[in-house]
Amino acid sequence: MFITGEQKSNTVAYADFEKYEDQIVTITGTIHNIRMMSDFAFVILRTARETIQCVYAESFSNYRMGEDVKEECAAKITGKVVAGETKDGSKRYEVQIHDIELLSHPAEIPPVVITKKQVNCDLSTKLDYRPVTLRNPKERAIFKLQEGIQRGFREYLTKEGFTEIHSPKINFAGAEGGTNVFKLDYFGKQVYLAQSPQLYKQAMVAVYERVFEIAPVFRAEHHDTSRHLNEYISMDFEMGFIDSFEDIMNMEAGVLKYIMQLLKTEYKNEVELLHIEIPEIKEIPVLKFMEAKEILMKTFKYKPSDMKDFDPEEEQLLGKYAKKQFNSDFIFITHYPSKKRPFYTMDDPEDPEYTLSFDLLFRGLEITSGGQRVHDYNAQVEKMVKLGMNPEEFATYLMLHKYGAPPHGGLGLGLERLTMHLLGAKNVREATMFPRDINRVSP
Ligand code: AMO
Repeated sequence: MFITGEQKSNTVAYADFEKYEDQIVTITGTIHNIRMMSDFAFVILRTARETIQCVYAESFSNYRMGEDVKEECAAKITGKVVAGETKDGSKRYEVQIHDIELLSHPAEIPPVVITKKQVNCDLSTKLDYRPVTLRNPKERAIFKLQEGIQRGFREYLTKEGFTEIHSPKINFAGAEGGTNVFKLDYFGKQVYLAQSPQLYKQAMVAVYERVFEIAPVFRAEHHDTSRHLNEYISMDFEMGFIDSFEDIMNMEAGVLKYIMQLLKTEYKNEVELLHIEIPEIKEIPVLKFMEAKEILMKTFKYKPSDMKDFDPEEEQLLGKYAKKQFNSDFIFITHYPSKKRPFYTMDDPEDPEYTLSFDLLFRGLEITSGGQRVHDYNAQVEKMVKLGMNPEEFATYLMLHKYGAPPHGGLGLGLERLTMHLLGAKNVREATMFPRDINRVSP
C-alpha cells in the first residue's frame, strides 16, 4: 500500500450547495438539534463552521427515525439539496433526508444545553464544561474569529517582510521584571516560564531585522480580575532600523486595519452571529502620557492615585475621550514614565524621566505595550545597574548589544484582550478557549 497525500472529501460544504441544488449529496457532522413536529422533524447538523437544516419525513426518507438518533451523535446524512427561504426572505438551502448513518453515540446527554442561540449559564459553569459548551455555534464563533485575528497579524507582517519565530518558553530569567513570574524546577536549577518573548525577539532583530511571534506567555498574576490571565496568547513583533517609535505604531495601525478588513470579509458569518461592530480605523489619535493625565484631571475631574501609570478607570475614561473627541475606538498613549517601564525601554533623550514607549487602548482597555529599545551596549548595562540588576546574569541577552544591534523596537498585543473588547465581553475569560487563572487549571 502507498499513501499519496491526496484528500478525498466525504462531505459537501454548505457554501457549495448552490451547485448541488436538487441533487443528492452526503454530508457529515454532528446532530446538533432534533425538533420533532407532527409529521416531520428538523434535524440540525453541525458541521465545521455552520449548521445545516435537514428535514426528515416518512414520505421521502428511506431511513426510519428511532430512539438511537440523539443530539451529539456523529452522523453521515444523505439527501436532496432543496432551496427554501428564511424568515427575512433570503435564500436558504436545506437537505431532505434520504438516509442517516450514525457514526457514534454519546454515552450521556450534555450537562449544559448547547442547542439554544447561546449557552445560558454562568461563566464558571460555562468554563467547567468548556469542551462541551464550545460546541455551541455562538461560543465557537468567538474562537474562529480569534483565528482570523491571528491570521491577519501573520499575513500582514509576512507581507511586510517579517520572519515568524518561536522563542523558548523555559527561560533563565524573567523578561519583564516584577514578581509575576512562574518559577520552575529544571533538573535542580531554578528557571522561569516566559513572561514574554522580549529578550529573544530582540536578539532576532540582529538576525532577520523584522520578526514576529504568536505564542502563549505566562504571568503569575495573583489577582482574580476580569482582564488578567495567567497564560495568554501574546502577538509580538520587533523591527530593526526604525527612525523612531512612531514606525512601530504605524506598523500596528496597519496590522489592525488589515485584521479588521479580514474579519469583515472572511469571518462575516461569525461577525454577524456575535453581533460584533468591527471598528473603522482611519487614523489613530496619539496623546502623551502627561497630556492624558491632564485631560483626566481637567475634563473628567479625576483624581489619579498614581502619576506613573493608569488604573483601569482612567483607561476607560481615555477610551471615552477618544470616541467623543476623535470618533476613534483606539488611542495611543506615549512617553510613559521611565520608572514604570522595563529595563529594555529607551528613555527619551529630551526628557529621560519619560520613555520612547506607548500603550494602545482599545475601547478603554490596554491591549498593547511597545516602544523603542536600548540598542547600545554601555547604555543598556548602565540602565540595568541603575535598576539594581546584575548585567552578568543577562550575559546571553546582552550579546545582542555587545556585538552590535540596529536601532529597533516592537510591541506585544494581547490576543484575548483584543477579542474581549471586539465582543464587548465583560470578562477576558469569555475570549479564552481554556483559561488559566488563579482558581482554574482545568479543563
Ligand atoms: P506587557 O507586559 O504590557 O508588555 O504585555 C503586553 C500586552 O499583553 C497583554 N497582557 C495580558 N493579557 C491577559 N492577561 C494578562 N495577565 C496580561 N498581561 C499582559 C495586554 C498587554 O498590553 N514585552 C512587552 C511588549 C513589548 O514591549 O514588546 C510586554 O510584554 O494586552
